[in-house]
Amino acid sequence: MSTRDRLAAGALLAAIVATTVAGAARGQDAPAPESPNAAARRAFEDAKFGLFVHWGVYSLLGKGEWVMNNDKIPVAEYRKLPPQFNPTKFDAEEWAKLARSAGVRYVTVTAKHHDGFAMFDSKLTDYDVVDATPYAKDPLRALADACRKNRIKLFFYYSLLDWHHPDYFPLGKTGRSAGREPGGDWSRYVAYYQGQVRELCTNYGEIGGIWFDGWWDAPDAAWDLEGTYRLIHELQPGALAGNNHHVAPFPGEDFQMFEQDLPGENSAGFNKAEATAALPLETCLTMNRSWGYDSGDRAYKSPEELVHALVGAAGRGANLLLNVGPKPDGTIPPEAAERLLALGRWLEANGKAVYGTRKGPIPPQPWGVTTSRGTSGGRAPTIYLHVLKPDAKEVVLPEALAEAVALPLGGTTPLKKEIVPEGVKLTIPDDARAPYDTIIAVDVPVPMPRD
Ligand code: FHN
Repeated sequence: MSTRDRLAAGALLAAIVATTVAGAARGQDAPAPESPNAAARRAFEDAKFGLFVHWGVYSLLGKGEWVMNNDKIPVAEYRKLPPQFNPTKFDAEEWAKLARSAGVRYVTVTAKHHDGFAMFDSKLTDYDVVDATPYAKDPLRALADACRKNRIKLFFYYSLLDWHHPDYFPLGKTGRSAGREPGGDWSRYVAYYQGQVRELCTNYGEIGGIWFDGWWDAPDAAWDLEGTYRLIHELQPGALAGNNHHVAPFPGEDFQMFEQDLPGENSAGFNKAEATAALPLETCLTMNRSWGYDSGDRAYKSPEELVHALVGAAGRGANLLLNVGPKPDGTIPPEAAERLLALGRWLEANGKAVYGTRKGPIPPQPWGVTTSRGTSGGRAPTIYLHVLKPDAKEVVLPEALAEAVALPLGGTTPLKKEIVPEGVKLTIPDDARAPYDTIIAVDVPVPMPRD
């Protein structure tokens, strides 16, 4: 390699390091590199794929998790749902096994959604699945046990917004038809929700973290989020706190989340904040159009669209948290299960270019995205090109990669390279093309410096 090429390769490698170093030395909240928190953030970035589960008494109505608000159901009427909730077909082990087969590394399940009903055994209210339903068992305990057995981390979704609690006052932007008394003690509500967070961080063994939502309902309220995040980190030093507030991250948060769009995109109108380099990222996505079970929603994304979402997220440095809305009987709709299994099969063959990677040094291109691994410890890094455009016949890389060897994932015949004015052109042979995502592994011939 000439000196010029070496310098160019060095610049590219610096870019790789800059785009891939996780957690440490990033942002105001960067934890000490050896702390459990830093390790948990790295593990979270490695995981890449999680399963989101929206399940509650609302699923009985089959109209999504916002039905109480959308259909203007007052609390007194909505309270008739829990006595009908008896998910006799719920099998936590089956859920965990499906998650495992899908290749997800963590599950995020609704412990309490905006309707205020606790899907776990809470000693702070009777409005919970153990006290108020004929089922009378704690499904989240069963799920926590099954996830642990199947080596899957469990996160709890917790809605700060509560359409039921009498102390959630002043009311926020939503839930105004719940027929609640105009009054209540906000500080009592904060103590209540923090008490429930304490329960979730105490009674289920080691958890992955808490995933908050609903702050946007009352953005000016005194939520004491710093106190809440401190509580989580004290009780569970390896648990992460995240908040789907749709704005730039607050102090104490361990990851930044995006909804229905990849970081940097905003077709759904939720992602007003820029992706920050300071934190791990996650994008949550519905598999059809709904989060909670909607019996009329058949608009399922195809396996190809879902692979593109997963890879598109990874190429932007984010995890994909893909949602399912189980039925009231506790089963996962077959259309959702089929798609999860399809993703699992795809990951079985291609996971090497996804799990444990970081976004690649080449930003998203019209032909696809890049991921990379092996950016420290004396190893030579690999950049994975994910060619998502089915008819892309060639890709052009920066000239610094002129000496790199490009092979289809799992293949042995290097791709034809040609120096062109724009850089290095790789030609993708027809027989290297793969369904959904043609992956090319580009081995960079210069080892990275040791840490
Ligand atoms: O209102 C919720 C919605 O029901 C769902 O839980 C999603 C998941 O990201 N978040 C909220 C809207 O931001």
